[in-house]
Amino acid sequence: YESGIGRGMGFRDSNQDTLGFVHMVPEKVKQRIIDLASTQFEEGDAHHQYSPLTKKGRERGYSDDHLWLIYSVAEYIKETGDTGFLSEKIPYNNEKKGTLLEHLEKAVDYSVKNTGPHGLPLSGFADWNDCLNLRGPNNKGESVLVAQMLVLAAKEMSALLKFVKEPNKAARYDEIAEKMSKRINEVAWDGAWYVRAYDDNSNVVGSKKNKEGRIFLESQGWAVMSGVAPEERAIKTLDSVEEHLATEHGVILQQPAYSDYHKSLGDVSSYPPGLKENAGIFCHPNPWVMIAECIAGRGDRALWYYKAILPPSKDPDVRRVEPYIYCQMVAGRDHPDFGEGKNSWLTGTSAWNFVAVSKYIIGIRPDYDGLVVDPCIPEKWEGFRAARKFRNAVYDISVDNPGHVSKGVSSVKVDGKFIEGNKL
Ligand code: IFM
Repeated sequence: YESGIGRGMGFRDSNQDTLGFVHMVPEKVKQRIIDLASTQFEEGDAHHQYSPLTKKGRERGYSDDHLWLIYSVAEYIKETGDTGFLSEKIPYNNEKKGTLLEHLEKAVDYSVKNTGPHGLPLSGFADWNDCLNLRGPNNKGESVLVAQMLVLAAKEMSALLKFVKEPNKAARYDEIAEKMSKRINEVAWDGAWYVRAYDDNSNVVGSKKNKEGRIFLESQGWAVMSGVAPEERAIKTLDSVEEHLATEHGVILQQPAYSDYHKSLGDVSSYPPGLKENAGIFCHPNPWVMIAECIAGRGDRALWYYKAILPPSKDPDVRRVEPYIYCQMVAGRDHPDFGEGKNSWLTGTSAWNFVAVSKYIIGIRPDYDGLVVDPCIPEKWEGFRAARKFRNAVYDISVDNPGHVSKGVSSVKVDGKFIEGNKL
């Protein structure tokens, strides 16, 4: 569907893809991270695409790209314990070099420095949603998603720095996360969900005040994933996703679809209603809702969302693509082909869905100092058994659920002995 190598590979997508295979080939992930970080600008932002053959980057001006590097590095170190990687010198896109830690620090600084009238990060040409193009002559478009990403990135930095015994540096990131969370809750809460952005004239996008594009998936999933949403708002926001965006074929990106082109919104409003970013069921961000549901403790819903886009669980006469591969998008309910898959293979869904199902539903996830077991499963499950290889040991994990709860670990035994907490 795309010329692939002609255009290069996405900086953001490649970082996210590592989340899905870091447990299998960590050495390859390390190399990929080095290649990606080498296309970062010294100012902290990054090239939008890079070519794996020439290792050169191209295009600039997206507001989210650089932040994805923080998650890929954090997950790599949680998986491997390779904290020495942080001091490795890696080039920027010029002749200069900095340690990997400096690359990450610059990435956060870039988003902290480049904010707009509401104190939220500028949207640039686009954020994760390539087609929400809010930048105009005033350069005032702001992204709530990037603000939420910044909060999680700052929290990841803090946890990492505490682990490598740099508490003073960590404190600065705690402060960034706290300040930005507060800001988001002040300027982006819409009563039942989080707005998506502000355009170049500071008009709100993704609000009940809008006629179309009133609610977007991304800023709901990330409100919960980043911990920005206090508990009551987290539940409300996820209930709003269920009410307005959930379908039997997956979660729609935004509703209602745009029926006309709006220059102030860009490409998102140029697609036919129900396709691509204009209210298609974009599969890549669906797992963000699953993860958020797990954080909220609602395992039945998390698994329901998982199955809604899972290729083999779909009717092949409706989905009409290979029954073993994720699609970039499934036509949304505003389109006559509702439920039909489009652009199979061309998607970042696999990695994120693997993260959602293995690290949040099954709930086995590496942390810097151990393997966390924190399942969020449907209540009726009796339990499950899983094997997880982690840092040269294989953990044979049996989960029993006699109380039929979704979440919450009451006790853990390792080799016959009870331990404190749920980290092995
Ligand atoms: O996030 C992007 C991705 O980088 C490329 N395909 C479309 C997605 C959503 O706009």
